[in-house]
Amino acid sequence: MKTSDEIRNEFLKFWTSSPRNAKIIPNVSLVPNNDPTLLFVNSGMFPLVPYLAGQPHPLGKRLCNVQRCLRTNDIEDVGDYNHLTFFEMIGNWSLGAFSKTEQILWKMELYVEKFGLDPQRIFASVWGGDDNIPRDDEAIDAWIKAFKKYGIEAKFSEDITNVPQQGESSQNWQFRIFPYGKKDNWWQRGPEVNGELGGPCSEIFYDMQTVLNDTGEKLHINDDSGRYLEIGNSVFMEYRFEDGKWKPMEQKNIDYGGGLDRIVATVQNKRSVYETDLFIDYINAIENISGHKYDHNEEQK
Ligand code: ALA
Repeated sequence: MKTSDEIRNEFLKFWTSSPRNAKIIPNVSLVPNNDPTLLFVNSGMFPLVPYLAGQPHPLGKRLCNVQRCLRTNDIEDVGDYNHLTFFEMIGNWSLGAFSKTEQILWKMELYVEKFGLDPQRIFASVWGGDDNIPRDDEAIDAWIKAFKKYGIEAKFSEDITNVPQQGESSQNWQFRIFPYGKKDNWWQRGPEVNGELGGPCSEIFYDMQTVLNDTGEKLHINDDSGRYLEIGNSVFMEYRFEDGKWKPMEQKNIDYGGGLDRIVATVQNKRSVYETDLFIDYINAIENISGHKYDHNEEQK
């Protein structure tokens, strides 16, 4: 079983090797330097804002790193199996250097061939379009190609509930690519003020095979059932907010981030991020000191 250290290193090796040739940028302080718009660094792209906006980066146009992040926008979810306030984000960036098709194909290669995930359990979301910005057909085509490489004839479905439901398996499932709107498939770092950067995104999900919260509703990959876990997000950061509107930028960037804890959980085949080697030694030590079992009382979670 791969350890979290091996997964971190595998990620950096993949991005720094040919044909990607990315350079590693350093981890920055969790408390932002000279930026009054954020209290804490909430994503790996944080120190890259000027470069995503067009300023040349001293290390070039292809970058990657592992950045510590603190995020409170989903704080109500903390305490479940996979939401943390503090986590490490693996990230890669293209400052106008390569296409979203390349990004999606490389992402699939990384998850399947380096992390060892089962392509039959992978699903994807794409930007479904709004009045201002059209549906992301390039991302749909790229995902179809990415699945095909692993022998899967994936199809796009407008109906987001066309996913395996309770008791159904994702093996040989056809519909794997689904459209979502602003809430799920648009990403921006902070509030809509002049100069803010953002763009449509495409997330990758893994079928965890069991439902944790049965609401009785039909399942879809972005719901709260716990069956499908989001394990990475490629943002196509191509827009800047100016005068009340998102306007296309000349430089077409890519900003990918994936929660290391969640990726480790999928690779180590654990239902909860707390059962991975990122946490389990601490939990075992607390069990020994306190004399209580970690999962002795589900109700108190
Ligand atoms: N910056 C993007 C995110 O945090 C990748 O999801």
